[in-house]
Amino acid sequence: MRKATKTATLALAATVSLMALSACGGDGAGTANESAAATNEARAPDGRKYLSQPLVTEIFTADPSAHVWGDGKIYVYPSHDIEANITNDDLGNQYAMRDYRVLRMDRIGGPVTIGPVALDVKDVPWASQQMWAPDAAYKDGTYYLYFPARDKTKDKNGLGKFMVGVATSKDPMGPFKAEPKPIEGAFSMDPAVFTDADGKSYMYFGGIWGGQLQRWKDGKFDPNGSDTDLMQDDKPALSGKVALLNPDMKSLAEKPRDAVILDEKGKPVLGGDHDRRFFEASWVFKKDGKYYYTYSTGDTHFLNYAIGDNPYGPFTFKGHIMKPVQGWTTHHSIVEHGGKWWLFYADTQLSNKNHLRSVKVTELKFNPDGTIPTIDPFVD
Ligand code: FUB
Repeated sequence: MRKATKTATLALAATVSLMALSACGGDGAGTANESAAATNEARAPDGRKYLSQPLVTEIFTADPSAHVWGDGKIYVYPSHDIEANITNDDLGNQYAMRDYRVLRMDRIGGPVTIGPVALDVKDVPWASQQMWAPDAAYKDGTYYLYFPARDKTKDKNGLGKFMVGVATSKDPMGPFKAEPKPIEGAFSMDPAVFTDADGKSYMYFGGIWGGQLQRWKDGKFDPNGSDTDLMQDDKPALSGKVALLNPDMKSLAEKPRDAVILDEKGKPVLGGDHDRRFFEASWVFKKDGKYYYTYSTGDTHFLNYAIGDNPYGPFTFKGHIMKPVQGWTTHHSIVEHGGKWWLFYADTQLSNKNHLRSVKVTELKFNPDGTIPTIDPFVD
């Protein structure tokens, strides 16, 4: 998932105007909050001004999966970052998240409600630790929370393997009840569920390095497999996975396929092409009949997009959605609300620590030909 290399020392900038952010529920939240670090005047260590401000300051959040459900509100299913005092490493052990909290807002820019704990790792029978980037879906009165976590096996590092689970609730804010076992046939991390206009839902998943995708072959996991070295710079890059979900939304209807990303000549993007190859954070949306497969490049810190004609791809690389943020990782989602498209992402403005991130949102625009002008997360 990450190498803990992109660091900077942050002297949190002086505050001029304080921005009120609201929250409720759970640990300590519930009243309007004013944070010196979260202001329109806050600057990064190198002096650049942030494009947008954290959605909430009461807790650290990352990997935001945003959805608009039937009530027209925006629900964000993020990771809930915590300080576990674990030294940064390339396996991402410092990302020691234990639970999920859901964010809700009526509109972009409006007050944000932080829900109570929606799912705790202690209530997931198969999981041991590290509740990483989740997503959610809705069908017939039930909300589905998809999430990755390490299971209880032990690999060569003494750690469980990442698997993908599902939990359900009648309330979009939770609490969610986890299924007793991970989803059969799904593996690695970063599940994202896209529901097409015909009602069929597809799960995208996978992430290399700490997400362990490089250790999976033909549906089998190698507990002694590589942690970082892909050894395939001149070969087609590893692909994220995609599989149709069964109507029960809790199981795969087929063996996962590769979500292949092609270059402008129709050839698969190579493993050595770190500015373009898939690393983690799949997210798919549809616009004007085209399927946008979006993802993070990990160690080069871009959010990218590629376009295809169907949910399985192949997808042709088109460009960067966003340049690198402050912090090692960003992970995003894209949703339409109020007649505009929005990019949810995260950075480390409030902490300057890679594992303590804050979710942000900014408008995503499209050119007339469907391409996306690259967003700079800094304004100057
Ligand atoms: O938040 C933990 C992991 O970091 C996610 O699963 C990845 O996408 C990256 O954001």
